[in-house]
Amino acid sequence: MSNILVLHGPNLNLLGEREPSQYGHITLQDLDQQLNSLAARLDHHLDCQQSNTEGQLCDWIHQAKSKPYHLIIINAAALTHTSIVLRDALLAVAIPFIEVHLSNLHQRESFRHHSYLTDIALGVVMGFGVYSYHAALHAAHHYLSSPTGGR
Ligand code: CA2
Repeated sequence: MSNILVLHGPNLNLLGEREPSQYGHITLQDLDQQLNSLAARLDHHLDCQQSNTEGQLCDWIHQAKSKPYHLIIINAAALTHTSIVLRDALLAVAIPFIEVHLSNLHQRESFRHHSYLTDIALGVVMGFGVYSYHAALHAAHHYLSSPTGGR
């Protein structure tokens, strides 16, 4: 059993309530429940957190070292494209992480094409709506089950 932390960035608390054509109809609460059930089936402990502030996300990443969490799944939302803070925090704790996005960033505005996280992530899942998180959790399970992460 491993401990996995899911971090949702700014505005993702609005999931299912606004812009359903872009982000779908499922609420963040429902998504977290789905992920908790999947994690239990895969025999992992999962905690999910959402914040609209960069500093709070940074603090949770720092604190992840002491639980300890073995892996982080993060959708940094718009901070993906701006945050050297989150990049440095993830580098500092050196916990492997998977970057997730609901939408395919490369089908969207050019300012969304760059991520400060991609080159230091284990991998990236994007474009599958909430299933991006499910796929990331399966990938996390695969990585945690094998020392080389299947590579
Ligand atoms: O596709 C993704 O998952 C994003 O990380 C979502 C961010 C966006 O800034 C990134 O470029 C791509 C936006 C999160 C806002 O979430 C909302 C959800 C429902 C309604 C309104 C906003």
